[in-house]
Amino acid sequence: MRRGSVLALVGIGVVAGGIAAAVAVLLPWLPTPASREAGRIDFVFWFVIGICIFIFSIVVAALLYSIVRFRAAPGDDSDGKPIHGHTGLEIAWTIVPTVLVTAIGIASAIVLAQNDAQGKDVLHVDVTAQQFAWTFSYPDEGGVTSSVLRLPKGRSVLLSLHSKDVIHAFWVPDFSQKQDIVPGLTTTLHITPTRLGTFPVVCTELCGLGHALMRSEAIVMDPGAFDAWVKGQAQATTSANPATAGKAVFQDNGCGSCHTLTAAGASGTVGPNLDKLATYAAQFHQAPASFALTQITHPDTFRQPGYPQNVMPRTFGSSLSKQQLDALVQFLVSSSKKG
Ligand code: HEC
Ligand SMILES: [Cu+2]
Repeated sequence: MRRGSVLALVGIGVVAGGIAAAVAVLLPWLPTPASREAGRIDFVFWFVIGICIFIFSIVVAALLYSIVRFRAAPGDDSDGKPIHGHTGLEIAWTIVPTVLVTAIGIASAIVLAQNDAQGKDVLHVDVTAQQFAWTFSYPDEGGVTSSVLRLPKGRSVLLSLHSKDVIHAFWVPDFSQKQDIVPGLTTTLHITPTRLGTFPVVCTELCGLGHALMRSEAIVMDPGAFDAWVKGQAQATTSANPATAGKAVFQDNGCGSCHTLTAAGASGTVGPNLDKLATYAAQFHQAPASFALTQITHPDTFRQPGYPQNVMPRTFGSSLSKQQLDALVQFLVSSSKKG
């Protein structure tokens, strides 16, 4: 090959590779990793992207060079010279991809094994998914339950995921991992949070009408703050005071992700604002307590215009005990104001 051709090929390859690399690096494609596992997954991702950019440059160089250099003269309809292959090229394009794909396989296998390896003092969290809410409970911490996923920074966390109805999927983009939640199966996911902050928890399996609303939050806290939160929660659940017990039921069952209720510090907007429960009950000529109980156990009995139907979970009538329902209703009625 002439020296000029080699220079042209290399030049095109460098420019194409540079553009592809700029698109890959300068645009914010991925969230900043918030867990050790996410960092490793990102490494595999960039490793593959690097290889792809390298191959892309070679292909673009050969393609553009050939289009210009070997184009037919206008009016030249003759066939090209017959070719019988090129042994050297064939060996190269067999060996190089084999090496690259094997390297990707090895890197992925190492990362998968590292990501599944649990650290010392694992924190167990039971994740329950149902149409269309998340509940997180901490079996090692006396069964504390929450509608947001609170995690201590730097500790190995093992999620055990269960579904009460259909297939859901757990995803926190900043943790990079996704896991299906299948009825009748317990799937697991290992996470080691590395960054303080609040990150979205998203259901990524179309699970029904309220799928898009099936969201919560993962809050990564300092280990000290996490322990203090666990202590506070444990006290609230064991408290004999019905108002506190009702508040705990509200917070433990994901109500706050859809409803606003000032007394519970909840600001959800998917369902009606429960600060106005008394007003809503009056609209339907109901006493607030029986109205609340009916709507919790049989949602959509009274249709509130402007709010979606079949979105509130249907399971509270069976999943909550009579005491829990009573405490919850009492808490809602005493927290709402007429007006
Ligand atoms: C996935 C979202 C979601 C969750 C979780 C949820 N709700 Fe609802 N809720 C709704 C929607 C939407 C409505 C409106 C339904 C309608 O009017 O037909 C509603 C209606 C209600 C109503 C009747 C209010 C009115 O004016 O109609 C009450 C009371 C209520 N919810 C309480 C609760 C409680 C208590 C919990 C937790 C145990 C809870 N909800 C969990 C979405 C939700
Ligand atoms: Cu879902």
